Amino acid sequence: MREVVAGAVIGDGRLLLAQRTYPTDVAGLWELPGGKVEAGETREQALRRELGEELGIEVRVGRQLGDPVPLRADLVLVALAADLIKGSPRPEEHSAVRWVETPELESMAARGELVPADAAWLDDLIELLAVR
Ligand code: DCP
Repeated sequence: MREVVAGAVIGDGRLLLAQRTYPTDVAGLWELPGGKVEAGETREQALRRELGEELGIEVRVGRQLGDPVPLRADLVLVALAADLIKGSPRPEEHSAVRWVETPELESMAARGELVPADAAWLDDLIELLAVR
């Protein structure tokens, strides 16, 4: 079983979303950025590496957010809360990034603009934004 870690990155009280470019079924939809955990890495190390590579940011990784979401028989997606500590996200592998507050997040979810797996965490994300 492989894991994908996704970061619920908070900066200035807002949540970072990144727009996927592939595969075609989710291209154009918005996600919590992250990627696959490599052999020998912790989830935290993997998330810090992926956010550095994909967006050029440094984060402090916190608790697990919500429940893991199965992606395929051999792949599970785990969300971790994180705080931006350095940098401003530059999309290297995404088509765009945006910072959202709760009302915008809710509208995007209602319009089906979040990747389906991440939409499962909507309530957890709203709760996370409420305490920041
Ligand atoms: N995924 C998701 N929601 C996220 C992050 C990822 O549903 N917030 C899914 C999309 C992909 C899988 O997880 O099916 C792997 O994500 P990435 O492509 O971002 O991960 P990598 O860059 O590590 O993988 P690859 O090298 O295969 O592109």
